[in-house]
Amino acid sequence: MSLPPPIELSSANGSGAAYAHGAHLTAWTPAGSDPVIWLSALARFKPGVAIRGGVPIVFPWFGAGRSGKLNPAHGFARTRVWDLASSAPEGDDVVAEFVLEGSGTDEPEFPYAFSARYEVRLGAALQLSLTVTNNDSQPFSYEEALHAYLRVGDVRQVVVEGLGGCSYLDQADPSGVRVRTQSGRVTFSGETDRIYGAAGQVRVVDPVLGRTLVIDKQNSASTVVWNPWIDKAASLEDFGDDEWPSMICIEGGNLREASVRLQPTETHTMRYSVRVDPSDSGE
Ligand code: TA6
Repeated sequence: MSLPPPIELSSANGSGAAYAHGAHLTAWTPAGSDPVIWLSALARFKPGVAIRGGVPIVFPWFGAGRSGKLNPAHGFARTRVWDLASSAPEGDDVVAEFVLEGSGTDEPEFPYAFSARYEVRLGAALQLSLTVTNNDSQPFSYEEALHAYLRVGDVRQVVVEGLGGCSYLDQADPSGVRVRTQSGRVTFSGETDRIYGAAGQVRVVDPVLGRTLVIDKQNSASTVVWNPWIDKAASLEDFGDDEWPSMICIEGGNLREASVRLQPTETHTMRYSVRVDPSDSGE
């Protein structure tokens, strides 16, 4: 069983596509640029399965959650069907809005009434915003991330700027998760899986594609950097063995100690944007 076709998003400033399944953006190509969003050639498009690539919405927990015991991985939002509330041009942009409602009875691991609204704005930049509202009578906490897979020419030649001095959880360390401090720019020579305490701008300098991807965030205290490298990529059935050099995940979120807590009726909006700077000079 496959998915209904995606919603095509097109404007003078570029084009893209998003599925109601997971409110999952799977493509964005700004006018005059190469595609920015990466999608595995082995991605699966079927109910209940996360699409490999694009921008999965991680909610209401990250990985197996703070307890380390929650399923499905990265929460249920990316495998639920969201309602498409609207999709329309706005000037030279195009905007789509998706909604996911939780009654508090349909998710045993998250027994709270909530609503999530996700706005996708395709223009000269890709602008994403995730708004969560507590519709319950009790407070709740959640983790969130916009798990963006970005296309690069060769991750072995990519440099990531903007995280110097930030502490991070090293999830790829075979001895277990360790807290380290980033020294200068991030480069890649193996599996890299890090949750940074970082709220600021990140720049992905890509000399092969001759561009820098500039990521900005609002209300996001965590930045995740992930490349599976050879062995992890080979272990994933929906990730081609030779695809790992062509992508890097730079995820904006609020994870672990930075999880969001909402009192009844409170709401929180996290924003994440990507734009292309044609230079590859970095700092
Ligand atoms: O964001 C990094 C990460 O947590 C990695 O540990 C890896 O598991 C990745 O997410 C992909 O997770 P997924 O459940 O989509 O295979």
